Amino acid sequence: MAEIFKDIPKIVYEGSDRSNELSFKFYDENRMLMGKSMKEHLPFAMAWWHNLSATGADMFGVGTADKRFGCEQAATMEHAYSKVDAGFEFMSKLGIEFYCFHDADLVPEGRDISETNDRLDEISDYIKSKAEQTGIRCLWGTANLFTNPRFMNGAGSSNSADVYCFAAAQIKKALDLTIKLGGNGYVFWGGREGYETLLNTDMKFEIENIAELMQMSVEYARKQGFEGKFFIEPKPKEPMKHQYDFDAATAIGFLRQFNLDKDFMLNIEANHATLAGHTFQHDLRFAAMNGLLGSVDANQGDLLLGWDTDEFPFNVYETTMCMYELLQIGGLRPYGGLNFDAKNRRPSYTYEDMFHAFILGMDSFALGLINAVKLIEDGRIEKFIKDRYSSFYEGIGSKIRTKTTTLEQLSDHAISLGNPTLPDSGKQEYLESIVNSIMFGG
Ligand code: XUL
Ligand code: CO
Repeated sequence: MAEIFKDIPKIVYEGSDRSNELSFKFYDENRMLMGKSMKEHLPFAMAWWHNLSATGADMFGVGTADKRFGCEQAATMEHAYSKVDAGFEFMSKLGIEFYCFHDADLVPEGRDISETNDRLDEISDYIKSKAEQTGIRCLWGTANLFTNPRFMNGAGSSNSADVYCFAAAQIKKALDLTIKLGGNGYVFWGGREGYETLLNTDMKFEIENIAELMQMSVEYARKQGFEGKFFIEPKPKEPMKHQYDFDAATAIGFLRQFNLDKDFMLNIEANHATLAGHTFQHDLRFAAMNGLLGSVDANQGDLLLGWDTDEFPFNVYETTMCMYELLQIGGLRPYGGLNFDAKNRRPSYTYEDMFHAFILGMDSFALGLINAVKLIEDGRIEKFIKDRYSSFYEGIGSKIRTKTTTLEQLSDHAISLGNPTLPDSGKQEYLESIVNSIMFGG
């Protein structure tokens, strides 16, 4: 098998040495922080769809990047093989241990399900042999239940029972593949699970059907010996106007309503959180405080645009706060990881750009990790937050926390105070200065 990325060397940590631009400036996989190596803290994954399939096509123009990786014709089995070769060479050169895939990313769809499944069996044998040579394995798998026209009204939310069964068939196969490829996670991103207008939609009916599909999927996977986690990946809109898994809070409510919260966790994507009007950190925290932060789609959006731009992470404030959240839950393993659900900008169309994108993303997260460790070791922010609630540690406050008081007693307390003083200052600007001084020195 010929080398595909011929001009690209193995990417290694070279720190501030500028002589080799194709190197990590901050990601030093062996550097130890809080008792773990950077590599253990940062279980990076490559998204098969963006990195190996997306060519930069948008609704105004065809792709700019050639992702045939040396084969003649795109969308053939030959192409499927060359994508596997490219993917494993790419991940090996970057020192990435995991990948994520949709069924449809791996092979072109056949004339019917049986033909597609035969193709998936064939390619997954090849992927498995590559995994055995390299140690690179699946982080999570999923089924593409949104591209084929039959899924115009969603999959679990479709009005057609036959379409619902097609979705079930794809999920079943994608679960088999995930298990075969050693994945410990399975994602449900609600592709078109949502609606455009209530004039043609029974929302309750659709949500119940989605839950039932998930329940059947869990049952099937457990029967096959799958011990991993299922993830819901919330997103508020796009492609549908209303997506049912709007944000972490909505998805958690759904999981609890249908008793799915033992088998499921959340996969939080930065750009989806910001589309929902939250910060990335908000959705991470909301999932974490409910014990349901399972995995992360590591990208960033453009706050000036109202859609999912899936950019490689560059904003180190964001990666810092993400790693701050992850360190506090002890990281994402053994189920999840940091999946670069991100794509090069359309004018960045060369092989070298693919590597620069990952170097950027991996270095941004390494910086985030370094900063988050400093924030935790510094301790001022944690202490400030703890002290801010000190009125609840004794007296009437502690009675509220221990549920040993009543509304009448609280009212009496308020009356006895006469005119209470203001709460202490929130000191936001002071705290932001601490973050800056930790990040940039000073
Ligand atoms: C779409 C998205 C998906 C999921 C997997 O916005 O994020 O790529 O991550 O289906
Ligand atoms: Co995603």
